[in-house]
Parts: sequence; C-alpha cells; structure tokens
Amino acid sequence: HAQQRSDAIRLNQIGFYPAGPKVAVVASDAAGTFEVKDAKSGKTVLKGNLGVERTSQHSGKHTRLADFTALKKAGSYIVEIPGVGKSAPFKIDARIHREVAEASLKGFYYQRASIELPEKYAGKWARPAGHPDDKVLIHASAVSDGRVENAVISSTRGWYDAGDYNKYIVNSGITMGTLLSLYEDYPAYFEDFNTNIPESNNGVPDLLDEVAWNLRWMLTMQDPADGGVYHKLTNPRFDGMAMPDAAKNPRYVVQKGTAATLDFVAVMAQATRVFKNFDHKFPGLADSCTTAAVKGWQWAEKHPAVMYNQDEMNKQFDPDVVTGAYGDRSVKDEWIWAASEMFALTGKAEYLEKVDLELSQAFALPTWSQVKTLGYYTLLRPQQHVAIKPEVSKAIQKQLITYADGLLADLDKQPYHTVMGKAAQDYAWGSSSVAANQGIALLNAFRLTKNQKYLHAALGNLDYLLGRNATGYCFLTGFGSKRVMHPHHRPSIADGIVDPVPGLLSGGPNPGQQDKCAGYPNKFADESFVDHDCSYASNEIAINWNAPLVYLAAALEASMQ
Ligand code: 9MR
Repeated sequence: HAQQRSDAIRLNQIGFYPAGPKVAVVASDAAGTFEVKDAKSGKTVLKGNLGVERTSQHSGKHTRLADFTALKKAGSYIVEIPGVGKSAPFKIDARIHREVAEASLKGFYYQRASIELPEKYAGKWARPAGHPDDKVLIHASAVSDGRVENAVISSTRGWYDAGDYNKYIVNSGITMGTLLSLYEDYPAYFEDFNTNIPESNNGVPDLLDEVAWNLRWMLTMQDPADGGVYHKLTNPRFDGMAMPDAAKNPRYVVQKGTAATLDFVAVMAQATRVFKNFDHKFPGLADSCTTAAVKGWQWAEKHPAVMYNQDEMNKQFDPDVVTGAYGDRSVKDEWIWAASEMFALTGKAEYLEKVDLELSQAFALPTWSQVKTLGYYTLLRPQQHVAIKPEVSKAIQKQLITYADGLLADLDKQPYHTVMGKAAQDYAWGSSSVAANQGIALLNAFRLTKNQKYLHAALGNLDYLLGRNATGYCFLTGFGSKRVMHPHHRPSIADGIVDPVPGLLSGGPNPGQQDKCAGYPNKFADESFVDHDCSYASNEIAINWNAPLVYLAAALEASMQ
C-alpha cells in the first residue's frame, strides 16, 4: 500500500554527499525498521533499523535515527518508515550544496540598496532601485569638526541589513568579515562560482564583487574629518511594509562609536589583503581601504570606548531613532578583532601588544556583539604569511579545539544528531546563525587537525538548517520540501509574488518570542518558530545570518570533494 508523505521524517531536504554521512530523524515514538527507496522506480535500495530512542531536552519529545550512510550511489531517493510514512524525495550528489551556496550568496544581491534589480539577474523578483542614499542627513548626534546638523553626505550602495531597509555598520562588520574570511580560506572554490549578478564574468570572483558593493558603502560611513565611523544609516523609525522604491523617508547617519569604528577597521584591513590582488579591476580600492583602516584605528585610539547607547542618544538629540540599536556593552572583542586584522595587514606586532588577547578565556562563538574570534581565525590562517608567537597560536588552537570537542561530546544523545541545540542558549534570536557559526568553528577545527569528525559535525549543522530539526522546516527561502514562505522581509511581503525572495536564511527558533506574533506552536526552544511575516524574532532574515550560511555551504562543497 502507498505510504503517505510524513512531516515526522526530518532530513536535509536537499540531500547528501556520496561519501558523507546520511541521517534522517523520525520525530515520533516509532521504532523498528526503515527503508530507502529509489524515488522513481520505488525499488528498495537499503534497509535498516532505527536507532535507539533519543529525547529532546527542550520538549521531552522522542526521536530515532535512520542512518543510511552506507548508500553511496548518486540518485534520487525517499526514506520510508512503516507506520509513519515517507519523506519527500532528496538527492545524493557530489555537488549537492552547490545551489545552496550560490543562492545564499545571491541573497546579498537581492539586498542591494541604491540599484535597480533587472529581470535578467533578479528574475520575477526584479524591482526598481530603492534608497539612493545620495543625500543622507547628518543626525544631531553625529555633528563634529565643522560639520553641521542636517548637512548631507552621499552614502550610496550597501546591503539592507535584514527585513528592514537600514544599513548598520556593526552588523556589516561581522558579515563582511565572514565573507572575506570565506574567500581567504577557500579562494580556489570561487573561481567558477557564478551567481548571475551584473558583475559576473568580470574576472573577479562573484563573492568579491558582491562584497565590494557593501565595502564601497562602508567607506562612505567614515567621517573624513577625523576617521570616526557612523554607527548606522537609518530612518528614524522602521519603514512600512513597502517596496524599497516606495520607502522614501529621510535617512540619517548617527553618532560615531568605537564598536562601529573598530569593526570598520577590521573589515578595511582584511579587504586590503583580499582586494590588492584585484587592483586591475578595482583601481585604488585596496589603497583606500588601508588609508581608511589606519584613520579609523587612530580615531579609536583617541576614543577607546565610545558606546552607542540609543536611549541616551534620544534623550539628547532629535529626531528620536528607534530602529535596530546594535548597541554593545563591551568593545574588548572589537579591539581584538581590529588589532588582529591590522597585525595581519602590516606585520607590526605593536597592534597585538596594545590589546589583551584574552587567550586563557573560553572560546566565544562569533555574533555581531562578540567578534574577537574573527580575529583569532585570521591569526590562525596559515596563508596570511605573518608569524604570530607560537604561544599565541597554541592558546587560540586550544580554545578552538576545546570548544569543538565540547560540541561533539554526547552528539549520540542529541535528538537530531546535531551539535546545534545541545545548549539551550543556542536558540537565541537568529539561532540559524548559531548553527552556521558553529559549523564554521568546526571547519576551522577540521582544517587544523584534518580530523573528519569535525567536518561531519559541520555538515550536520547544514543538515539542521536544511531540514533536520525540530520544526521540520528548511530555513533557506526557495529551498526544501517544507519551505519558509512568509519571512519578515519587506520586499517579500510587498512584491505581490507568492514565493519569497530566494536565498535568504530565516532566523530560526527563538523561545523569546519577542514579536508576540500569533501562531507559535509552543514555547519549546527547538520548536519556537512560526512561518509568519509578523515574526521578526523567529522568521526575519539578516545579512549576518546569511553570511555564515554562505561560508558553511561553500566550505563544505570545497571540503567534501
Ligand atoms: O540580530 C539582532 C539580535 O541579536 C538582537 O537580539 C535583536 C534585538 O535587538 O536585534 C537583532 O537585529 C535586528 C536589528 O536590530 C534590526 N534589523 C533586523 C535585525 C534582525 O532581527
């Protein structure tokens, strides 16, 4: 008898590598056997027993594993479990995540401000240019050195941060650092990587063409008078659910701050290293980045801890600004990141000597407010050709490997056989980026040790993002058999097209439920997700979540061959 499609069978809805691990999870109390069948002929190609029962610490619900790693032949398959049903078809293919990697980079193209997206590149999501940002006001909080309130600057280009249309330096920082690191770690992979953007086939990898769009915007955010960097470019309140070209409220650059300036310095230093090899295509860009980095560093030395506190700013200056704050409590980590990148750029030890590298502390997974590990990754990067002291290298490696081993401990007890979700705090706002950043940490551990257990655990987190999770969703728009259709993303809401803009990573489960949106299934951390556009706390998209997905998918493609 024909089996019904069952939502209880959770797996990477795209598929698997021939030589890689292959796991489906059945989220029910089912026990017994499973079969893998050829999707076309229906012929059984593998039979197995479900694994031992596992329990979600978050919901108490039970799962079992169907491990079909032994199946290595390329093809299209389904998993069937008697009494439960069958999965949607998936593939086994040597380049199974190629499209995921390309689409998630293309997601940045769709986030471009100040430019039309013609049909040739954007397909049915074509749209007119929005936010020229050629006349941006200087907010009263940002006036200095002869500049006057409400004078205008030009600050075009860049990516919209998320579901909203503002451009935030702090969040651009980690995003750019992640994408530039991807290039520095796997340059060869990007030689034939085509995302069909206007700059494709210009002799520069598409990854770097895309990065350059935001880099040139970031350069405009530095006050030329003193080198400080504006925290963000924003309208005072969030735009309505309109298309970019219909959102015409005045925009401001606001207060300069140390976090923004140091993130900017780090990005400019790393961009110099990367773009100096493409000077023929981007004349002068690398030099401009160096100059900007040095000026920014000098500003930060004079202003070592100017914090962006939006509430305090609003008490002193008008108009009030109530958009994403990206305020931070400590800039120690921004100092470490900026110092590491300046050291890698110049080879001058004095940069590192100025900061406390926090070498004896525990590893900290990167987030927009905790960026020191981006600096560590750079210090460990072998091809940077700048020697660091062996004891520094050893300490960083120890942090990383201790963290990676901690993630891997008890993997066999985890309900979805992923390191993601082992700790309750993994399910924070933007939990999908936690999964992706854990994957990057594991890939760094793999590169250092060559131990495949780290590589396979990183792949497990990609499996998580693409469907092997407690919600059953594939979190990348445009992909999967159970798709995210209603992200909190203004163009996807306002364009009148059924399918959301593709290649965008949904934030993922977040038991905080700060949006108070109706429709969350429950409060269990691993299930606290709702595919509704009101859910900015679980179903928004953001550049700092997409970037680690691009990294994870592309790095796995490069490593699993
Ligand atoms: O990603 C940010 C998350 O870490 C914070 O907890 C949250 C609340 O401050 O804000 C998130 O960032 C949002 C930003 O402030 C505005 N643009 C949308 C971002 C994603 O929701």
